[in-house]
Amino acid sequence: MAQDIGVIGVGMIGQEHIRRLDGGPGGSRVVAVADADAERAAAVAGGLPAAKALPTGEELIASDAVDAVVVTSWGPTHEQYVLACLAAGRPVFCEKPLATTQEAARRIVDAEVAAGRRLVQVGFNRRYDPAHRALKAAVDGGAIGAPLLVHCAHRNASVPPHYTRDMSIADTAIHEIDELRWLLGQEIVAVQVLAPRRSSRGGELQDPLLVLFETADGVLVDVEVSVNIHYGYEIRCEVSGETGTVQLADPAPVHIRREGAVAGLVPADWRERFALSYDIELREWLDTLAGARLPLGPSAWDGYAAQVVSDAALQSLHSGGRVSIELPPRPGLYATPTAW
Ligand code: ISE
Repeated sequence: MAQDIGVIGVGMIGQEHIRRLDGGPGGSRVVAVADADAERAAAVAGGLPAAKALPTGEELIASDAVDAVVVTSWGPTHEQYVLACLAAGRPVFCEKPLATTQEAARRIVDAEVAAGRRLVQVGFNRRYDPAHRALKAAVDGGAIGAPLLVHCAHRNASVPPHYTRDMSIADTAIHEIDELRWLLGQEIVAVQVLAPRRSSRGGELQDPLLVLFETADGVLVDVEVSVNIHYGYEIRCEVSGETGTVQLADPAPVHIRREGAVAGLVPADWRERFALSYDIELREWLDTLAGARLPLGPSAWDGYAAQVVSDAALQSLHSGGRVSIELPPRPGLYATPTAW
């Protein structure tokens, strides 16, 4: 069944998703857009064959023309739009983070549980990246025995001017938080954020950060978060197990050896590095909407659990101490595994 999609928030990631959703393989179309910047909404709608610009996200959600909603607006507005989708019974794909506090994320979980059916998917795209899927398959298949340690790096060449210190956790490391829960199939029980000497390139930001996580089974994880690394965009992950290690390979398609040096291309940014993951993520979401695939991807519960860890990491960033984390019981609606 073709899907008519409404998109709230048509900035960079919104436009990335629109490109994939409009005229997609299953006949999906973008039929409505809304944005805090009405001129931008009109310009984006003008470039699409079937889309109208609507004045507000709420009107878009209420529109009979829309089968499902994509929320790619500014993080603090996610809660209001996702709650409105739940109230209207509309399936919704919400970019990460699901909300900006655990209390807001919990209100979404509670509303979905009260509605009694899964309508929310969160945009944790690493779960759809072929390299990350291969990493997980190796760990799950026992290729390295029980995982003991994980070493990750999350490096951005630069970040936009509106990027604040807390976003290194709430907007950037939140990907590793979800990735680790998914990869290891366990919850994170403690976090500590350490701040080394600051990069002179980071302005007011505390950049880089070293984030240490402990999981329920005692796996220790270190994550370097650098957001002004200059040379390009890089995501690393290596799992060290009882009998071996497994790591993400260099994403460069080729390595050139010349004049005494080896060179391989480094992606410029996350759009380039994760292009395929966004393709797969949205295709699978459309398949789920069409009833052709079960279960849904990362749930509101996954968004909430990641937010609890993110809030604890922010607390540690501000206090410097180790923060313990305890999640409340997972509601029955989320008992069926999403991806683990
Ligand atoms: C950005 O919002 C993303 O989601 C990217 O995947 C991430 O690598 C980057 O750090 C974020 O700012």
